[in-house]
Amino acid sequence: MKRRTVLKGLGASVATLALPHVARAESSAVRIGLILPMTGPFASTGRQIEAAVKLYMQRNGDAVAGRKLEIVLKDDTGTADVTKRLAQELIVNDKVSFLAGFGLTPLALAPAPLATQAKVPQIVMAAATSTITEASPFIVRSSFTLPQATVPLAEWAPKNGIKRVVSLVTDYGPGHDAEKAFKERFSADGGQMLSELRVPLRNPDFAPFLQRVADAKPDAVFVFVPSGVGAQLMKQFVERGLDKSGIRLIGTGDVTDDDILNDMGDVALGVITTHHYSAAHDSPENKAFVEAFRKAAGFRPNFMAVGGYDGMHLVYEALKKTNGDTAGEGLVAAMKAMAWTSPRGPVSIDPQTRDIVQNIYVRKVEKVGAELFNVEFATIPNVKDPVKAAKG
Ligand code: VNL
Repeated sequence: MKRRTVLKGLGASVATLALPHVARAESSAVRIGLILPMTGPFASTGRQIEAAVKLYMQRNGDAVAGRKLEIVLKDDTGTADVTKRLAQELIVNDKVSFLAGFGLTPLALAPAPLATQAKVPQIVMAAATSTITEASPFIVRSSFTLPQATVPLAEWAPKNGIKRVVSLVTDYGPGHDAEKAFKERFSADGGQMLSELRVPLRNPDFAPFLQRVADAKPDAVFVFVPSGVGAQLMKQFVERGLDKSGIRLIGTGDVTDDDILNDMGDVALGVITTHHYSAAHDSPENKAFVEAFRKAAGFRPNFMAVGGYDGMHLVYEALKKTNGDTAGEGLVAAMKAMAWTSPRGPVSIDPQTRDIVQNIYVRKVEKVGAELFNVEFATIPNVKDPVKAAKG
């Protein structure tokens, strides 16, 4: 009887001691401000990344280093001043420890000074202009860069019968990067650029540009368009009769994005692209990822999804390394030189540039079962952003 009372008493005192600790842990959840285009012309990017972030938390738990994680999702509609205002509010009002998302280059650049000022890590999960990581020492990127994805294609083309090329890119940062990277390497390897065409980012009409491609009669047209836009390009390619012209279409994998590829039809068959991710990537990690993603989201993951998924990996692993400490410098330091196996293959963060180092794959669109996939047939391992590598 007596012994029991003592034990009870001890239990009670342990419980009271534990209480303030539990209460503190709950009130200090680590918040992640996730800013994405959930509406507007680039909503597919927002939808893909949101689904990937949710999946990562579902598969890895919603607490790290004893601290609960909370996502605060905001829709910037694809407008840079909205992104900036939302980032400000998330830092000041919601006291977020991370900013993440950033669907397009202007949306990643706008809040960069705020990340620097507040010392909050900014995880760029989508935007891919080379210079972005130079906009703040707090930016770490889990997506890719356009020069990284483009140079391997510029090397592949002249070895495969493509000697004369017209480029056709969306007229802003990543398009300019793709155009320059392709032209420089292709010309150095003996190829000839016939002309360089740029189409507007907003409400693009490809018809007049495709007519100029048809008139120039190149071996191939090299294209970059942002994720989601490829379907319209392909439709107009067929409408102009280019699919019957013998002019090949090649590009970075943004144009045959896994989100929209299935709706493109036969015109996409045989299209060669280079990129860092395909839903058809043959690895156990990717098979499990695609299956879990389809089950949870109801659609197929594209390269935006894998950028979101790996961005969450950076958040989780950085918090583990700092033991839950959210000071920005420590988190960024923890992310530098991190290496892991992503659904896309082996990746690491370049400690000098805070960009992701990854394999680039050469792929061909093929029908596999009832679906179209970018089937990888060659791998260029551990590619760094070539622009920053050249700067040294
Ligand atoms: C960007 C680059 C956006 C590649 C994309 O899709 C893309 C960007 C929205 O940096 O703006 O596929």
